[in-house]
Amino acid sequence: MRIVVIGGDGYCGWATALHLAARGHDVVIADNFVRRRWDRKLGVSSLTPIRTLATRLRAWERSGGRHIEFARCDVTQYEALKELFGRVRPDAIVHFGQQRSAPFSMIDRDAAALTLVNNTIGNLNVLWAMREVVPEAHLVKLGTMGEYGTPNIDIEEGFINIEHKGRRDRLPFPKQPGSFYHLTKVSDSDHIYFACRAWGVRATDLNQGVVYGLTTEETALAPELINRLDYDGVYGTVLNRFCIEAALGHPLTVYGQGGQTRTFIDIRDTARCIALAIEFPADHGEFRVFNQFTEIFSVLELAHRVERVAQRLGLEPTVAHVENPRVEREAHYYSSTNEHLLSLGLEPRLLDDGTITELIETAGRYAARIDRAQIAARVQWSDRKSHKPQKTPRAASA
Ligand code: NAD
Ligand code: USQ
Repeated sequence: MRIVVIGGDGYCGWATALHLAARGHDVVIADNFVRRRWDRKLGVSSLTPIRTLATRLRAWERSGGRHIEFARCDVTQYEALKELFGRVRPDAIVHFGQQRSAPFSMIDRDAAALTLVNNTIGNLNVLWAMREVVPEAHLVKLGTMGEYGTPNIDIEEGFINIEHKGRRDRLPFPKQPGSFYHLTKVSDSDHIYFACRAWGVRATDLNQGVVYGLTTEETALAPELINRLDYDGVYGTVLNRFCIEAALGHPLTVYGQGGQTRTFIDIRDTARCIALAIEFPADHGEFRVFNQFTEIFSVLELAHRVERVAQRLGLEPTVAHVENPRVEREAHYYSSTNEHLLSLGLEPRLLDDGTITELIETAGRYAARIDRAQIAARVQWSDRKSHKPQKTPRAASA
């Protein structure tokens, strides 16, 4: 298939673009490098020395990889996006190209507005450009498990059967996002579902959990193919951060009690899930929602897991409960299904000590590149320190 990967210079997008090319697809990466610019503005950088996209793509071909085309394109620029779709005529469009950090979206009004415009207008443009230029194409859109929040009932895949006052319906699962970033994903889902109903767009919304890991089969082929690995308080995600902190002798930064429970996925499985979604496409007018994760952990469980592996490597890790910069529940019920991708053939790669070891050892290798001042989380969700997430009124507590 011909596939446009929007955001293919980023963490998930780079690993996925290579994987799709390795599976024999014709891949075009579309990116405007805005993430590299945001990093420079924030004064942060990837732990690993990522090369320019041009260097990466040359290294990929030198290592025997199928040619990947690049198109510099900002999805918020509608005419350029339409031109790209018209020229490439993709069978599938994978949309990773968004501002993806929850803390970034909570910095101030401008950062929240930037996130909203970049993500919402970009997604709207993708839908309109599909309608006008490639109505047969299949949209594979990255959403997030954080759209659902942490309800006191089991999370379904996108929809829930409800009986209300004697009547039944199958409706979108209730959403309780925890940041302005997560809110944009909820809005994207609503926009895509509407486009499927109104225009017959075919779409798969992948509600992905927190991604961890670094090396994939394809990025291992040459040193220049190394992926980004974020550790800073804005872009670093929890498990990657804990491994890097353990390598540096920095306390593992558990926010608050650490009972926050989230879904997780190895980056190698991210790429496989996208390939499955593309190779088993949605029908015309169909809006599919897949929960894209393989395991569920609390933050504290992960900290102890990393602590044990680090100790075995001869390090002396400590776990710290730092003040939680976010407004989120720190102890709650959590259960979610992820059957759709499993039924398409996903064989989950569960978190093992080898993956944690690789992350810790990589951090040790690049320790000189780390700016320790960037580790602390400086973005506060609320100025009211005592503010706690509002309790949902419940008829009965489970
Ligand atoms: P990333 O920041 O590493 O990559 C995003 C890429 O998109 C960057 O290369 C950036 O330059 C590009 N981009 C952003 N705005 C763009 C625009 N307007 N036009 C063109 N390109 C643009 O992020 P990531 O971690 O790879 O995440 C990719 C997607 O997956 C995001 O939508 C994110 O919400 C979702 N996701 C990520 C995770 C995770 O843990 N990393 C988990 C769940 C979902
Ligand atoms: N956390 C800590 N210590 C840290 C970092 C985070 O305890 O040092 C906690 C957070 O408070 C939160 C949990 O770990 O409860 C997850 O935080 P995170 O920064 O790893 O992930 P999050 O902000 O939710 O965002 C990331 C990606 C985002 C994606 C999301 C998937 O940046 O793009 O959408 O994971 S999900 O969480 O399922 O919504």
